[in-house]
Amino acid sequence: MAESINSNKTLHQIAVAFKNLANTVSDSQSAEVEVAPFSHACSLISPLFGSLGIAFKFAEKDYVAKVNDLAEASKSVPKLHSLIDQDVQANSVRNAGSHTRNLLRVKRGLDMVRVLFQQMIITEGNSLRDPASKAYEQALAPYHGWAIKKAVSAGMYLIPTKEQLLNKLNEDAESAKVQMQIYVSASEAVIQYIDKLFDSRNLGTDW
Ligand code: 1PZ
Repeated sequence: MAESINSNKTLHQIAVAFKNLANTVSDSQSAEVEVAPFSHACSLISPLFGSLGIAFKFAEKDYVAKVNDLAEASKSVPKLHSLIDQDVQANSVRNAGSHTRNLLRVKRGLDMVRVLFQQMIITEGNSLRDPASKAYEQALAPYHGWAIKKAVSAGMYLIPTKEQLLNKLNEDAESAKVQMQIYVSASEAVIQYIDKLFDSRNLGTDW
């Protein structure tokens, strides 16, 4: 009963989708992740942007476009690794808009949410500014130019409080913590898997 009441909540959906992906990844050394469930799981993150308000519209647009590109690619390329290998063969890995480049950007978005949730779990008080700033500093800022960093730091003054965010997500603090913790662990495994795909092909992940 509690499960069915809970099941359509954003955080619960995110937790379930990433737990399933993490299970695929840990099945064996030679695990192969399919693009479709991956891009679907990533698309579940998008509603979080809406809860952050207008300030991060530009981030949402960028993220959603890249996730949509992966979803589109899944129709012809079934596995994440084949998506990368195709770009390697075409020598288009770093090209603007390539699937591989979009995958790397989306992975950073997942990492941003991972650190954000991790910080929300351990940070006392009602402000999201420290958790959000730490997450941005760690996951995205090193790859952004000054104009984007300026826009983001301006946006940080407009983000809601933790209470407002949890209300919008229809969560109380305790249930939110449980779902966020599931995402933190599961996304870590998925992120490591993607990093390995890049590293094993000597593509680097710092561009
Ligand atoms: C309370 C939480 C506050 C969250 C603050 C989120 C700040 C994110 C700001 C990101 C701005 C991104 C603007 C566009 C950047 C693009 O230049 C790059 C490179 O794209 P390319 O040249 O390859 O086309 N895109 C990215 O770096 C991907 C950014 C993904 C952002 C996902 C963030 C997820 C945060 C969700 C928070 C709930």
